[in-house]
Amino acid sequence: MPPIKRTKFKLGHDQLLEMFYWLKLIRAFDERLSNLVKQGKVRSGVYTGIGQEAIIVGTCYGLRKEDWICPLHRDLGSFLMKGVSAREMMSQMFAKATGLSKGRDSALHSGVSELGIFGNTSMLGANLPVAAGVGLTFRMEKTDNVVIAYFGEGASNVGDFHEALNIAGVQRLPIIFICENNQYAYSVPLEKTMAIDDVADRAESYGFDGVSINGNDVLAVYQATQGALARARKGEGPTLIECKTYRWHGHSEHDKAFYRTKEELAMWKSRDPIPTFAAYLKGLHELSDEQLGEIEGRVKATIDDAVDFAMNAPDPDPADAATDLYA
Ligand SMILES: Cc1ncc(C[n+]2csc(CCOP(=O)(O)OP(=O)(O)O)c2C)c(N)n1
Repeated sequence: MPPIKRTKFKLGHDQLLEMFYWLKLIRAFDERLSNLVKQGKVRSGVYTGIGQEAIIVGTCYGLRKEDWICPLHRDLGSFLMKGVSAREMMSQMFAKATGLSKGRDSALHSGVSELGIFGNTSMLGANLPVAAGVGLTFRMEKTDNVVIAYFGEGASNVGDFHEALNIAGVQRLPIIFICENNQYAYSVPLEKTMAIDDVADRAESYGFDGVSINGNDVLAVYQATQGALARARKGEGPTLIECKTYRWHGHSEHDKAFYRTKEELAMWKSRDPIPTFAAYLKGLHELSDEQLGEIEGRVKATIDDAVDFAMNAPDPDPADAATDLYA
C-alpha cells in the first residue's frame, strides 16, 4: 500500500484530528449497529460501510451546507457529516418517531433537504440522474454549489449510470461521481461484471476526467475531491473519482459472505484506513496517545447516547401514517 502523503490542499492540526474523529465515529456507529442487529434489536436492514469510511470522510469533509450529496445504502456516515445528529440517525435505524422519516422507513431512504441530502431509492444507479438534475439546478440558479453522487462498481453497469454521466459531460454539470469500488456487487466479484479494470476509465467516453485512487487513504480521497470541487465550482464540469476499497462485512448484516476467502478479507483488513491514518498522524506528531483516548471517549459517549436515545424514543403514532404524504 503506498504511503499516505499530504499534497496540495493543506489541512491544519485541528482539521486532521477532526477527520480522524469522523473516521472513528462512523466506524463505531456501524459496528454498534451490527451488534444490535445480532441482538435482534434493529428493525432496519443494515448495510454497513465498515472498511470504506475513508471515502465518506475524504469526500464530505469541508463540503458546504449548500452542496448536495446523493448517498447510497452504505453511506450512513455521510448523513452524520452533513449534519444529521447521531440520535436522529440511530432513531432512523430503529424506525422510531424521532428518526429522519419519523418511523415510515427504517433505512437510508430518507433525505434532508435543509442539509442537502437527497433520499436514495433502492434501484441501483437511480440516484445518478437525480444528481444530474441537482447539478443542472445549481447551474440554472447560477450558484457555484456542487453535488456529490455515490455509487458502487455494480451500479456502474446499469443504464442510469451511463445516462447520468452523458448528460453531466454534455452540460459540464457541477457533479462529482464517487465510485465506491468495494470489489463485490452483493456476491458478484468485479471481474464477472466488468471487462475493464477501472470504473474511472468510463468517464473518458463522456468527455471528462476519471481517476482511480486508493479509497482507504482518507487524504488521497480528500485531495482528489478538493481538486474536483474546485473545478466544478469554476464551471469546468464533472469528475469521476473511483475509490478502490473493500467492505469487511457481507452485503448486509444477514449475508455471511461465503463467496470470498478469509485470506482476501485479512489482506484488506491489513489496509484498514483508520490505523493507517493514525500511524501517519502519530508520525507527524499530530496525534498523541492522550488525544487518541479523548477522541475514543467522545465517540463512545456519542454512540452510547444515540443508542440510549433511540431505544427509548417513541414509536410512530399510527394516526400520523398519512401525514407528509403528497398526492
Ligand atoms: C437496478 C437494481 N438491480 C439489482 C438490485 C439488487 N441489489 C441491491 S444492492 C446490489 C449490489 C450493489 O453493488 P454495488 O453497486 O457494487 O454497491 P455496494 O453494495 O457494493 O456498495 C444489488 C445487485 C437493485 N437494488 N437495483
